[in-house]
Formats: sequence, structure tokens, C-alpha cells
Amino acid sequence: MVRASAQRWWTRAHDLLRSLYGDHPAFATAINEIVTRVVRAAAHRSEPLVELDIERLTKPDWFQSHDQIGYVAYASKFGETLEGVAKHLDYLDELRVSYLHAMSVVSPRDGANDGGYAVLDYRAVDPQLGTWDDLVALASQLRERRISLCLDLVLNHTAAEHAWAEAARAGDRRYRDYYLVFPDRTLPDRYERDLPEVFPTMAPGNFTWDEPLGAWVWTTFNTYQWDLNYANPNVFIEMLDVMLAFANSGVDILRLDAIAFTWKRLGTDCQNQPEAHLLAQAYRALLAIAAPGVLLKAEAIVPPGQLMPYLGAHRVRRPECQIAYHNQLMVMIWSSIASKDARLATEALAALPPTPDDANFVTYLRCHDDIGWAVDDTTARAVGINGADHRSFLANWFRGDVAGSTAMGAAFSSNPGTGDERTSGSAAALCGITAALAAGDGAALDRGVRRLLLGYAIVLGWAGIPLLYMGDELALGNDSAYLADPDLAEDSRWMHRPAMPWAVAERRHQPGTLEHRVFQTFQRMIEVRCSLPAMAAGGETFMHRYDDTAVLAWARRHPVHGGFFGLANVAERPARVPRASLTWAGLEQPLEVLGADVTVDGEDLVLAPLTVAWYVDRADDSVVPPRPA
Ligand code: OTU
Repeated sequence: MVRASAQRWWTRAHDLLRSLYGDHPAFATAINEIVTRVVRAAAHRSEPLVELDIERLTKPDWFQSHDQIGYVAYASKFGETLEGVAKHLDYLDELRVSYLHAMSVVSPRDGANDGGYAVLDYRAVDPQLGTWDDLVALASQLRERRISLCLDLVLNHTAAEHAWAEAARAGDRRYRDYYLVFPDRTLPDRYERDLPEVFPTMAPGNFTWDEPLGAWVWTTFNTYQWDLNYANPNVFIEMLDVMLAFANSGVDILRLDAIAFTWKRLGTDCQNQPEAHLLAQAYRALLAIAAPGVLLKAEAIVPPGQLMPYLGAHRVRRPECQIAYHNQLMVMIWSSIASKDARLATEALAALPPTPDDANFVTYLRCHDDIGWAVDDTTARAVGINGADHRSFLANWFRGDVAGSTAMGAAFSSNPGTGDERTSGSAAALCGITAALAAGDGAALDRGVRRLLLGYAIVLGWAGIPLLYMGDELALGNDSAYLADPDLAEDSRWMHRPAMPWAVAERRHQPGTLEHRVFQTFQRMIEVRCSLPAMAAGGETFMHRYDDTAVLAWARRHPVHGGFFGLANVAERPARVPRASLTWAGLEQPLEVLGADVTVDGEDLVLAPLTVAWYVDRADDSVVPPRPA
């Protein structure tokens, strides 16, 4: 098998490496090193993993199927330890999870560590979580349940205390070259002219003076996260080795953290550089040889026009990452909820290029990060609004500072210079559930729950791998505990990173509780979603436009598996859709997902406030399980 994979991928890999490092004096040595490591990793791949590789090579669209459901959680928050995570796998089965993104597993630096994204040692599990053997054991237990494991590969930067950084400080030239180090401000100042700030409040600027190093070091994120120098082939090789170690431990999906930032070029914003794509393509090709069942997921939260290349869409198609985040869908769902108007979402989603056939998105409503209000100015203008005004409306709305808003989010990284403000907060808090509970307002609670379910009904009604962010299935609110910890207090993202309250989770079995209502509806939506082959990748999603500004309407056409039609009313009043537009397509009866919230009034369908209806256009929808009594 390795020979066949090598025949297929090595020439490509070599070409890519030559484009990246061909001019480097150590190029020939680097190629030898790379071959050695890939061959060694392939030889050490365990029997069950080789079997899985073969299965996946035989069915390369396995991750594109309609019944993939993802779950995202900090390992420590979900299970305290890796063994603890393994004890809760039945819970994931209740949600039909087939993909687990466990965050912050490898060893981070002590103290502030950006939620584990400042790695001290890629080869060790965080001692608080367990050992490498525990990781291997967890991966194999997941594999038995056919759940794939996704881990973060924090490849753009290491912790400032990583052994490589310490060696650089100690004066080792080899390791000094692993980072982007400047003796004075000349170059940093020139770079800064074009560089945005990712964490303007917590870590202003992109360079940090390090006394022992006697130099400025590139730090895009926090001051303790040192950007790696990918122009150095040794860095490429080190990270390749880490990837191969993850892969051979049973990790199925490598989430390439901050991949957009990996290559720097003077005079640019140092994001999405062509070489960042070459790096991802080279890693893809080498993994395809050593561990062909393993996938790459691009964590590229970039404008839609820059996103598709991470999925291989270049002028000539080039295999790159198989999965990427659907950030626009997430932003547009929240935008629709706040403005009670679906027009911007309709235009923004209609403008997206098609998803490459052999790739897939992960769709989501919340994640462990803040929400950046990625509203495109031109699209906003097309629907008669001002982009900057709308972005600031959204930040204010979700902070709860607009009349009518009961959202309880918080600002993250406000940048007075650019007027940019991002948003933290749990989905339930952003939906107004927390405020309604505090006020004891039943009607407001119902609206809040409907917003949350509406958001997830869109995510689950969209093609891609829908991700559930831990706690949303129980409508968990914000957690203020982080404020008491000086290492965390400055970073409001911690408010939506609570520990899993397993006692509260028990209430999912108690009718009449909030947790029961939300969890049961999640289960129902997931069950129906998993019965909809039209959600398999390889089809196209089209936006439909109706007169009613509150209606988000999308159609899914799959060449093999038929169609799907989704209707969402994002307003708090009823919304209308002409019946004829559905009946001609044979879409009579909505699937029972959120309840019977669609009625007929003369020539119109009337959607209840904050509701979503799903339709399928196949003649026989008996595969959709009946709604439980
Ligand atoms: C990622 O996010 C992680 O998801 C964050 O948790 C980390 O803090 C960060 O990298 C550094 O490791 O800036 O606000 O694509 O959105 O890479 C989150 C651009 C981030 C960024 C993304 C980054």
C-alpha cells in the first residue's frame, strides 16, 4: 500500500517541497530526512490503523456522508482526564456523534496558555489529562465506536518555553532559526505597517522583546506564543514528525490551527500567502503516503474568497485540506437572529463559491473562540445596509446593549483603532436564555430556546459536518469562574468554556426541564438529519429569495440523493411563503423536527415565529423515523 501511495503522491510532494525549499542550502538533506521519516512512520503504522486506511481509501468520501455529527469539547472540561473522556462516550452516542474534536490535549505551558494553544511539548499529553498511552487508548475506544478523533495541530507557533525556544535563548543558532527573530525594530516596524492585530487588548502588536534572546520575536497571538519560521525546512520537518506521531497514535483529523498565518511576506498582512497553501499541500501529500486515512482540517477563519483554496480550489485543483470551517454560515445565523432579517444572510450565502467535490465543511453555531463579525461591505451594500454599522450593531446586540436585546455576551478584543469588536458568550447566553431564566420570564425563555434551536436547525439542515459545541445541547449559560483566575480574566472567551456539569446533564431525562426540551430536540433533529442523504457532500446549496424579509430559504440539490429544502423564520412574528413555490416541487409536508409550526393560510404557508421547517423532495420519505409520541 505504501508503495502505491508513494507512487501516487511522492512526485507531487517533492515538487511542493522544491517550491518551498528548493533554494535553501539544506534542501537535499531535508528531502532525505523527510523520506526517512515518512517511510519510518508508514512502517510503524499499527494493523488496525492500516485496516482503517484501506477502508478509507476504498471509500474516500467517508467523511462526506450525510450522517456525520461532530462534538467539540475541551478534554479537561468534558471528562477531567482522557480516561474520564472515555467514560462519557455513551453520552456522545446519545447524540449520534461520529467525530470528536477534543481540545487542548498535548502539554501546554504553565500559567496562561491560550486554552492550550501555547504548546510546551507536542510529544506529551498534558500531565493533568494523563499519558500518551491514555491518548492511544481513547483513540482506539473511539475507533471501536466509529467515532473519529480530531486533535489540534498548533503549527503556527509554540509556547515561548518550548524546548526549541529555550535552545534559541541559550544561543543555539539552529533553534534561533526556528523562529522569526530580529535584533532591532527595523524589520518589525516595516512588517507592522501591514499587519493587523489578532489580540489587540491582550497582546498589542506582533512582536515581543525577549531579553535572554536579546531580540524581537514574532508573536502574532499572545506574547508567549512564538511564531515558527516555516521558511526553514527543519521547522517543516519537526511539524511533519509531530503529525506522523499523532496519526500513528490513532488521530483521524488534524486541525491545522491558524494555518493562514504560517507564511510571512513583507508588504502583506502575512495571511493566506501562497506558501501557506503549499505547506498544507505538502503535508497532505506526505500524510497520504504514511497515513492515508488521516484528514487535514483548515482552521482558516478568513473571508470566503480566501477560504476555498484551503480546500484545494486553485486555478488548477491541488489536493490540500479536506475540511474547513464554515464561518460565514455561523456569522450569518447570528446576524439574522439579531436583526430578525434574513436578507444579508441570503446574499452572503448565495455569493459563496461551490464547495469542491472532494471536500467538506464543518458547520457550527458556536465554538471555543470569539465570533468575529465577518460581514462583507459589498454584500451589505447590496441589501441596503452599511457594513461597519451592521458589524457594530451585532457586537452591541450580543453584548445586550441595544434596546430589545436580552443577549448576555461580552466584548472580546475591542480595537478602538479599527472600531472592530468581537463577541464572546455561550449560545444560550447569546440567545437570551440566561436573561430569561434570571427574570423568570417564561415567554422570553421560550423565545430564547427557539433562537437556539433555530440556529442549530440551520446548522443541522446544512450540508457539511455539523458540530455541536459542548453544552449547547443543554443550553448551558456563561461561566464567570474565569474572572477569578488572573491567567484567564483578561480573555472573555473563557465565559463560554465551562466545565461539563454532569449533574445538570442528568436533567436531559426529566420532562419539563429546559435541558430535557433542548436535548430531546437536538436528538430529534440529529436523527432526522442522519436520515437525509441529500446532505452528503457533492451537491449544491442554493439560496431562495422571498418577499418576506424574515425568511431564510435554502435548497440542497444532490445529483444522486435528491433534494432538501429548508425554511427559517428568523423574526419574532409569523412569516409567509407562497405555497405554490413549494408545491410545484412536491414539498408538501415538512419533516417533524421542531414541532408543527407551519400552517396553511390560503395561498400562503405561515411559519411560526423563530421556526425552521425541513422538507425533502423524495417520493418515499419513509426512511425518516416517525416522531416519538
Ligand atoms: C485559533 O484561532 C484558536 O482557535 C484560538 O483558540 C487560538 O487562540 C488561536 O488560534 C491561536 O492559537 O485568532 O481568535 O483564522 O481566527 O486562527 C481566534 C484566524 C484566532 C483566527 C484563528 C485563531
